Formats: sequence, C-alpha cells, structure tokens
Amino acid sequence: MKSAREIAHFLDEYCTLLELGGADTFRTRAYANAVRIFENFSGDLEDVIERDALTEIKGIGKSMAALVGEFAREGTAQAYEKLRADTPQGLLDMLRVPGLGPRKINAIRSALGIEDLEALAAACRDGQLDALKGFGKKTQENILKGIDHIKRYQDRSRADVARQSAHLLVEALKAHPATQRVEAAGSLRRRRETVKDIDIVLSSTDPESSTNCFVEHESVSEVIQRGQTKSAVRLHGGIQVDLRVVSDVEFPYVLHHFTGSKDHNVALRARANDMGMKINEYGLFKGEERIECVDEKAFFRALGLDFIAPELREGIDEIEAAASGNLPELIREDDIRGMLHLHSTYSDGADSIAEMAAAVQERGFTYMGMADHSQSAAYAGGLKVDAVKRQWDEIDALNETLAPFHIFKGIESDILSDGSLDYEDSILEQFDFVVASVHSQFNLDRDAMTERFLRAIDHPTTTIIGHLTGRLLLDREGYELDHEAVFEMAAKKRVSIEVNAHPARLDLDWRHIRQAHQAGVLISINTDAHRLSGLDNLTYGVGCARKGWLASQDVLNTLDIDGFRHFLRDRT
Ligand code: DGT
Ligand code: CA
Ligand code: ZN
Repeated sequence: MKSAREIAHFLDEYCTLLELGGADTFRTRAYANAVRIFENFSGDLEDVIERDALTEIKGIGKSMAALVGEFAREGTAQAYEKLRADTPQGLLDMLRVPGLGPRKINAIRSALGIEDLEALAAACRDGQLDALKGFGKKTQENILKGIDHIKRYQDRSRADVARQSAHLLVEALKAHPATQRVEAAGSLRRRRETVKDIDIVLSSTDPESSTNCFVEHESVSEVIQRGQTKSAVRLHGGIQVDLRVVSDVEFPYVLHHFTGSKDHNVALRARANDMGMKINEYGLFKGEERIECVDEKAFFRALGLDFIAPELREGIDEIEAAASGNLPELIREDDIRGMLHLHSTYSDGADSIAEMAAAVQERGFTYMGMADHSQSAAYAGGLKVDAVKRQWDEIDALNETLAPFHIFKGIESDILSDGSLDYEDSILEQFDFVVASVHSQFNLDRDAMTERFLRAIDHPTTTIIGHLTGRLLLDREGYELDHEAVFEMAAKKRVSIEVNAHPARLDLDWRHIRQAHQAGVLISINTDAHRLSGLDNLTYGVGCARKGWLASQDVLNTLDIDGFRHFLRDRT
C-alpha cells in the first residue's frame, strides 16, 4: 500500500503530465489541491483506502478517489500509464531542466515546434527564444547549462538507489538453492557515491537455473543479454545489472576482478608480475598452476598483502600500505555512539524531538544532538530566539526522563555571506554545540568562499562545519574552495568537519576526507536526519568515511557520552 507522501508525489506527476498535454487550469487545479491534501494528510490512510472511503476526505471527488485508490493498491494507474505513454519522451526530458515547467515547455513547443533537449539546446544557442516572452539571454544561458548538466549525469545513479536495487536481487539469488556465494561487486561494493551499473558475481551448482532466477526477477524490465556465464538486465528504475556466474573455485578471483577498481587491478597485476605470478579474471597463477585461494583474504595473502577493504581499492596507495602493514582499521557502523545534527518539527523536520530521541535510542545510540535551522533560514523554518528557548526547555524536560540518554542542545547556524554566524554571541554561547553550514549565496568566488569558511571556523562557538561544499550528487556541483586552507584552520581551531551521510550529499567527499584527516581534522559523521527514516542514512556516511581511510578514533561521534562532553568542554 502506498503512503500519503507517495500518493502526493504521484498526483503531482500526474498533474504535470496533464499540463504538458495542454489541460486547462480548471482541470489541473483539482490535482494540485489533491497533492496538498495528501502532503498534509495525517489520519490512517490505509484504513480509508481499504474502506473505499477516500471521498470522505474533503476536496477528493469520485474520479480522484478512483485514481488514488488504484495507485495506492496497484502501485500505478491505467490513466497515468496512458498519459505517460502519450507524452513524447523529449518533453519529459525537458522537464528535468531547472526552471522549465510544463507551461514554459508548452510555450516553447507551440511557438517553435521544439520537442526534445537537442532541439532546445540548438534554439538557445541561436537565441531563437529571444522572441518569446520571458526567455531572455540569461534564461537561455541557464537552460543550456541545465541541459549540459543533464547530459553529464544521465548515465549514473546514486549509490543508495543502486544499493537498494542490488539488495533485492542479491537476496533473491541468495535464497536460490543452487547458489553457493553471491555478492554485489563493482563501484557499489567500493562504496562510490554514484555508480554506472550494478555488477553481481555468483557461484552456483546450477548456472542455468540461477540465471533464470536473475532474469525473471520482478525488478527486471528488460533482458539485454542472457548467456552461460554472463547476463545483463535493465531494471524498472533504468539501471543496468551485469551478472557473472562462475564455479565456486573461481568465485574469489572473479569477485576481486569485478570489484575493481580498474586502477587497483592494474597495480595489483603489476605486483603479481614482479612476484613471478599472473592475475587474470579467473585466477592467480604461477606458471600454469592456479594458486588456491578460498576467499579474497587468501588471495591478498598469496600476494603478500593484508586484506584490502573494497572501499580502499581505488588504486591510490592501498597496495603499498597493505604490503607494509599500514592499512587503517576502518571505522564500522557500530563504532558510532551518538547522532549529531538532527532536525525536528521546530524547523523543517517531520518528527518531534521526543520521536527522534526514541528512534535514536532504539537504534542503540547513547546520545544525540539537535541542530535545527537558525533564524535566517526562513526557507526552512529557522528558529527565532524565542523558539530556541522553548526548544531548550523541551530538551531539558526530555533529558530528565531519558537519562542516561542525553540530548545535546545544538543549532545548525547558517554561515552568512560574510562568514558570521546567525545569532548574537550571547545566544550562540548557550548551545552545547553549533553546526555551521552554508545554505545561501553559493555563487561567491573561490577566495570569498574560502574566507567565509575561515571566518566561520574561527568563531569561538563553532563546533562542526556542515556539508562543506554544498554539492548535491548528480544535481549540483559543490562550490570552489581552498580545501587546504579550510582544513588547516579547522585543525588549529579544533573544529570538526562533517561527513554528511545523506546519499545526495556525502559531503565531505571521500577524496578530501583523507586530506582533512592528514591535516589533523576530526571528522564527524552526521545523518542530518529530517525525519526518523533519515537516521538510516548513517550507513552511507560510514561507507564514505571508510573510503576516506578513517578509523574509529578519527571520528568525533564515536566518542562515548563522557568523551563527547569532555570534547565540548575542552574546546571552550
Ligand atoms: P562504474 O563506472 O560505477 O560501473 O564503476 P565500476 O568500477 O563498477 O566499473 P565497471 O562496471 O565498468 O567494471 C567493474 C570492474 O571490472 C572494474 O571496477 C574493474 C574491472 N574492470 C573493468 N574493465 C577493466 C579493465 O579494462 N582492466 C581491468 N584490470 N579491470 C577491469
Ligand atoms: Ca559497475
Ligand atoms: Zn541540517
């Protein structure tokens, strides 16, 4: 059964398709209203749908109820599928350009006959949109930028999306009786932030039947290739999955090969050659003889190396480190003791502090830190001073009942464009900790942006810098910064830099985490959860930290509650 939020999203898409098809506002308004109704719906929706009583909701008519009911139960609706099939794909692509909604697209289409991104880009380059109302030079430049951006990212998926898809397939294959070993390899296993495709490696006593299990899985929309050892499918979400089926003896070598990275493989092959051995896709050989390795650990051992975690296999210097016993003992999810940087209904979060606290506690953490948005963040319901004080009182009361679990009082203070923080110092000083983040004026140049951060870090109340570069994966590049200068100042001022665990951010990037750590910066891994389910993103943050070579002691919120208290006290 679909949730109210999913229904709202569905109706929103439906409404957009109607608008693209030229439906009049009178018709589309009903859908726009319904979107709002379901966005704000708070009752027992499942019950309402089961009783066929959607029309009891004010503003929901009979046909709307039928559409919603069908979607909620079936996962889609015939009217929607038809509408979608009737809409040219090119128009749907155009919708992805920032700033282009259905009305503007219709205007462009009826004036110039443009129905896809190629034609739109050409028209913008020639200034053909000049003649249309509301499309100046600047707008056309922005459209071109948007198209460029879509082209650059269209063949990759976010790690969380790929991971969820891979998980379903791997679990189904695991449950199959012929399966011996199965694992998702490739960039997904290396915990890259985005992936091109999913690579699965499987050993089986019955390759034929295992392959059937794969290509017939319900998440598969198209079989691209089907062979004895190699198959490929496309999933409903669009992502491609490659499957390799091998014998169980071959499994460790093949798993290693398809885990990559390519650079890591090349470097490891060179090492094997130097040692008088040879690696190929299917084994490690001395002359004609295969060196037996029961698992990857044995494979690395045969090459004189400690086990290299998949996250580290990027062909940087992990092989040298493994040869000299210098790999870090990587942080694990259960090393994390506290959840910092959480939002609640006080600002733009969906759940109350008490609800967040219960969920954090239930997940086994011993403390948490609230950090709602600050007063300037009007877009996110930032807290005025009186709301801050009410929140402090509420936290005090909760702490009485929840002890020894503890809620620390924090704030996510906007870093204003000149690098100052968002309240008077007299208020800032009363928080247990302050996360300082940039949420506006992203377009400063590199020097100005660096200065802005240096000043924020220098502020005596700043504890953590949130999502440093502001990037949104597959969506928005981070701003330019002098990372080295920022890390140096953070280390000096003992300000922690966040790895934001939201799978759209994973910011600090893993490539910079190592650099920050080497500069002496303490990292914190924060979910930035805006609702209970956001807490589950921790795993992506930890994956990113592991990719940045971090051990437990390199991360602020692996401290136990006393350790964290000491950390806060020692800084002031
Ligand atoms: P991506 O682009 O997100 O799919 O990244 P990967 O690393 O998953 O790349 P993919 O799927 O093209 O290949 C999976 C692994 O197979 C790759 O990490 C290493 C291995 N591999 C692919 N091509 C080569 C190659 O030309 N030489 C070597 N040594 N290994 C390769
Ligand atoms: Ca891949
Ligand atoms: Zn936040």
